Amino acid sequence: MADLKALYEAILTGDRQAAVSLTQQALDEGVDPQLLINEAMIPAMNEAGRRFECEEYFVPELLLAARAMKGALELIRPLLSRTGAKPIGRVVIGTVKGDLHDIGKNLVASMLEGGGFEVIDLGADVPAEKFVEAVREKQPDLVCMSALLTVTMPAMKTTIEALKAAGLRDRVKIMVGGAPVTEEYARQIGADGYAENASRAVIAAKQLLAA
Ligand code: B12
Repeated sequence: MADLKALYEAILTGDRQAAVSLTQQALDEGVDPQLLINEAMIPAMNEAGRRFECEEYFVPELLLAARAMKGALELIRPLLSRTGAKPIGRVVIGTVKGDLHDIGKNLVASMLEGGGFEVIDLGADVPAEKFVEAVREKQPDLVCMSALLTVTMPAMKTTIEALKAAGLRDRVKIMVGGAPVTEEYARQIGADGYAENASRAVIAAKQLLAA
């Protein structure tokens, strides 16, 4: 039986080795990777965030938790991606300038791949110019931007403005997300779409490209 509680604890306490071996064990038992993500991994990161907010955790503990989460996700990522099928669209994704949070962005990227999209991942701390360059060169159908800090959210707007200035805005759909981002904010900055989590992001991406 998959020990979701132990996986949750391993991530929360930053025990990468335990997180990886518990994830491998669960996958070997045939447990759905989505269950591991939604029932253990994301709740553990949320609890780490809560502890950080009330000063029970500091940056080193957050880093350890993130490292454990990433280790476990590395095992899951190939299972979320689908190979072989012809892509239904091309996506350029990145976390915006000034923001190093990439766990959620990576999950969205993996789920989009699993949903049949070709994904070009620009990484984290991506300046507007790099998004512009990627749109010009890779000609994606969709640009996805992630922000986890309230102070980096405006970089999404800056990127949209930069795409406009480069005459590329109308060539792509733009979807934004990340914990502090809302549908209302997405509308305000002129994005085409928003999703609150990785599975909704796949549905929203398909709707945007169909529109
Ligand atoms: C892990 C973490 C870190 C790690 C990041 C490691 C990494 N490689 O990602 C480290 C330690 C580096 C870190 C650093 C900092 N962090 Co931090 N961090 C977190 C934490 C605990 C978890 C984030 C996470 O990975 N969640 C799990 C993932 C799966 O969820 P998610 O990112 O929200 O993504 C989901 C959705 O939002 C959505 N989504 C995400 N992106 C996108 C994109 C699109 C297009 C779509 C459609 C959807 C979508 O789908 C995802 C999957 O379902 C959060 C707390 C929290 N609960 O969010 C704080 C948090 C985000 N951090 C915070 C802070 C303050 C910082 C620091 C400033 C701390 C400091 N004093 O140095 C620095 C900033 C560094 C920087 N310049 O970016 C604050 C932000 C407060 C604010 N309102 O701005 C938070 C909220 C903690 C808190 N409660 O105070 N952090």
